[in-house]
Amino acid sequence: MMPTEGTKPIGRRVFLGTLGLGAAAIVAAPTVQKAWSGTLGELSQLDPTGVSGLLPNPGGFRYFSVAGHVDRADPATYRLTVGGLVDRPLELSLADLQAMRQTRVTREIVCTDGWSVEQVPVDGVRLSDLLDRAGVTGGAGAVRFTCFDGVYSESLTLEQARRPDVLVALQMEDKPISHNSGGPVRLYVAPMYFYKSAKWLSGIEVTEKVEPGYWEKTGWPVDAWLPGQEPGHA
Ligand SMILES: Nc1nc2c(c(=O)[nH]1)N[C@H]1C(S)=C(S)[C@@H](COP(=O)(O)O)O[C@H]1N2
Ligand SMILES: [Mo]
Repeated sequence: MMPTEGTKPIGRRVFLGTLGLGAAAIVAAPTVQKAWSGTLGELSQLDPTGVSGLLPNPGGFRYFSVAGHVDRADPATYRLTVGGLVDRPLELSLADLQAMRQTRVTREIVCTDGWSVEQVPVDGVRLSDLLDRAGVTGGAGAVRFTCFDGVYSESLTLEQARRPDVLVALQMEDKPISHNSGGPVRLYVAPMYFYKSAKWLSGIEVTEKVEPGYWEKTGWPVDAWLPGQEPGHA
């Protein structure tokens, strides 16, 4: 993701320039971005931590974190809280999550920086199952996600959050999610760009309205549908 204007102004301007031009222009944006990203030099300019350009990317993933250092969570003491506008606030261990129904979603993962990975199997608990377990109360309209890196946040409308392809993910590529990939638990919003898939997930809060997340406060779309994934698309 681009930090701000400056070193590579074209990237963000190109993307923001598509906003307001309608769906066709937004669909075209990833192609435009592929044209300017890719080299290590460019990547390190796009990444405020400077880390992604230094690491190899086995399997096509590129490490990304807006926080410089993130402490590992001990799988034995990890807890995910579900609160806000719910009847039964929850505090779930990894074992609690593993004991719930597991769902697999296999899709292409796409980052707005121009890289993607084909057909990645991701397993975990449907967010809608967690919301049902906690019992969403009247007046709720959105869900906010917080992370134990202490910095990142994301959000979805309640309708988006209830889609069957939105997971609280425990495994990627048939392995427990590694620390660098946001484990032990990350969000996986399959129909949207990968920035919606918050790593190092620690809190789920049901709220009245959508609160823009970390990148969205800098101008990225809150509804980050991948081409063809928006509701109503044939
Ligand atoms: N907590 C947290 N989650 C995050 C991010 C981040 O910086 N911090 N970056 C997002 C972006 S822009 C991408 S592309 C993916 C990167 O995931 P990866 O490091 O597993 O490739 O995580 C998303 N979730
Ligand atoms: Mo990204």
